[in-house]
Amino acid sequence: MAQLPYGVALMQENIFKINDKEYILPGSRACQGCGLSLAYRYILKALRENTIVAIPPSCLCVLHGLYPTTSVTVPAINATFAGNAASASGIVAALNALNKTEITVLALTGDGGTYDMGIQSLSGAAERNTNFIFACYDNEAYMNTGTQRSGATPMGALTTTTPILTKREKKKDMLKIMEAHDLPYLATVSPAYPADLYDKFVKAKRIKGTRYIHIDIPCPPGWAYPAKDTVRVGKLAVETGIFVLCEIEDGKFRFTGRSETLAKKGKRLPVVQYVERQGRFRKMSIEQLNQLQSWVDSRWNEYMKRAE
Ligand SMILES: Cc1ncc(C[n+]2csc(CCOP(=O)(O)OP(=O)(O)O)c2C)c(N)n1
Ligand code: SF4
Ligand SMILES: [Mg+2]
Repeated sequence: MAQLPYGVALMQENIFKINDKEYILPGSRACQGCGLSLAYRYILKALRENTIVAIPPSCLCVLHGLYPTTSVTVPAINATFAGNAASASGIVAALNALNKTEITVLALTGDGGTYDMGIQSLSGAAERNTNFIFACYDNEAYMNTGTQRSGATPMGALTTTTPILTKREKKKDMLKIMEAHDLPYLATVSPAYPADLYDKFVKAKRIKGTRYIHIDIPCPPGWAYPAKDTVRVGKLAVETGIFVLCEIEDGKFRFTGRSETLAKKGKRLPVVQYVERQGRFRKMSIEQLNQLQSWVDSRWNEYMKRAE
């Protein structure tokens, strides 16, 4: 690892070395302040030209645009909702047959397409250790169709399918499910920390087999906060520990970036500071808030034990 004069440890790349080429053109159809646009911009900077992206029906599909116009400069295939990992696996097989293994295949998939409808094709591809990056961009609901609840929606959030009593179930632990597939590389990232995100995609590109990356995606209309606050909300997710920046390699867990600092200091903000900024939690009960805090604490403690 390189070391800056003021003692910041660097991974393979750093904020000063981020590829300055743009792969997303100005004027996409994503909403103002969209966390996905921000994350995708840095993902493509990290993966560069030799990349093919598989996209299911989702906000990502809208961001890409309608044929014959597109806002993205890398080749992409529009797959089915449940079959993004299967379509990406087919591309990997074709590239292998053509001996073009230098091309990175990225299946970038929403939480609905990962946690719910696409979990079978993802699990099958992961079990075969398909040579691709599967990245779940998690905006915690079916946003493209108007904010319906998914397995990723947190307890206490309002969606159009949990309109009065809010979602009562806990968020599914997708990282745990993917870890059970014994993958070579798993990581979590947030567009609020672009250098950490960039580093992890650069690293993932160099590894073979199925690499799973989970991206927290703050979403102004779906989470009901002002568009200017996307980075602030993304940072609060990490500061409160509701979203943890980490890597798992060969079964070894480690905190990264800001989460590593928080783990060392033993300090996190209370979850209420994250919750109170978002209109989707406006009907959350105190009991649900306490349950959410306990869930965050117990998962954090589990990670702390693993990081020892
Ligand atoms: C089989 C099938 N059912 C439903 C739809 C309609 N549909 C399109 S996008 C979408 C929501 C996708 O949610 P998610 O994967 O979380 O991505 P996001 O829209 O949040 O980016 C749905 C339900 C579809 N295209 N195909
Ligand atoms: S609904 Fe959310 S994730 Fe979808 S384009 Fe708008 S801001 Fe982005
Ligand atoms: Mg979604």
